[in-house]
Amino acid sequence: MINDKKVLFSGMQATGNLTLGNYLGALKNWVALSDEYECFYCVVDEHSITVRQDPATLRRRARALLTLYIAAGLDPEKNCIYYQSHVSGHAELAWILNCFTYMGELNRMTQFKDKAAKHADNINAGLFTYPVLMAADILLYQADVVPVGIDQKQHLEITRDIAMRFNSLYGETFTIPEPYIGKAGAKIMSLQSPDKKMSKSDENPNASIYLMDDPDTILRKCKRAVTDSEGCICYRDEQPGVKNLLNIYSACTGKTPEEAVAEFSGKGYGELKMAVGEAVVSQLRPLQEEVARLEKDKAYIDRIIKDNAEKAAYYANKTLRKVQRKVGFPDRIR
Ligand code: ATP
Ligand code: LTN
Repeated sequence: MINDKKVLFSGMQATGNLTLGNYLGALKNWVALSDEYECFYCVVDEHSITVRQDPATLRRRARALLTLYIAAGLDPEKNCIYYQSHVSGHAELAWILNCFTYMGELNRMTQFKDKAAKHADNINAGLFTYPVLMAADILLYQADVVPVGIDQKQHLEITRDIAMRFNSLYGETFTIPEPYIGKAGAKIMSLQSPDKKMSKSDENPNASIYLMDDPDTILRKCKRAVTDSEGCICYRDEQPGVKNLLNIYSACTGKTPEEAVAEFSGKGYGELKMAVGEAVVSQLRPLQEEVARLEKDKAYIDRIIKDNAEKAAYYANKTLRKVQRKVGFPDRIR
């Protein structure tokens, strides 16, 4: 608990341009939860280098992502919005937790298997221990809840296992976190292959709507979305393309999928696609305008970066000192 509130932690990697999936599956829920909890929203740049990055691009994207968090509606005076690499406690706790995590556990992680297959020329130790750094992120702030898309559930489970193991060896040290997986938008699918998730690393630009796409591009991508030859606007697994469009429509308008189906009864796919495109454009317009405004205010963003890193480090150090003491590191001389 911080200031009588439960603690929320989440993060995203600055590895590409964010998609509508990242927004509806994660960022939008963060905003909805931000009043209720004491929140830490991290740009996890240390995780990003588990895959090769161009340094200048990573730096630019990390700043763009931090700006986007604010533009999406997270108030940086109330929520702690910061870079992982600015708080050394993440890497320090990760080292300790590495010594309480088994190779066998890490070998089971599906994200590791997927990424190792995709980057066969660079299967580095950081990629393997990625979930331990993620556990350190979460446990450092004694987080109660972690809002993520469904693909991160396995990483939350290993975090809980590591925390429970440590607690049973050394006594109550870490809060055991719960994942929070929102209903609407938990898994937005690719517009071109609706059997796989919309992803920022997809090679086909028509498969994903990027948060910074202009209205014409959004409408064009929706118009080209893959559907089927059933000719019926129904919400069912046998029609994954149509189901995905209805999910996007619901998540953007706040209507339930059933309400959406009723609204489009008797209409054609063309009308559905048009309405989805327009709903996405109105959902993203305020966000895009706010990004443009914030990007001009360099001094403001710089101050947020500095102040929030200090705030995060304060809480991180509290946990870190406790853990260092428990494992037997010598006390600091003051
Ligand atoms: P990549 O495609 O490079 O693996 P990604 O698009 O999956 O990246 P992440 O940085 O891994 O993005 O995820 C950021 C957050 O967005 C996570 O909480 C993740 O669960 C969520 N998320 C990512 N893609 C989707 C999607 N298609 N639908 C819903 N949520 C998503
Ligand atoms: N692995 C996550 C990003 C991430 C994260 C975290 C999410 C790193 N540390 C802590 C929640 C809490 C991803 O790829 N989406």
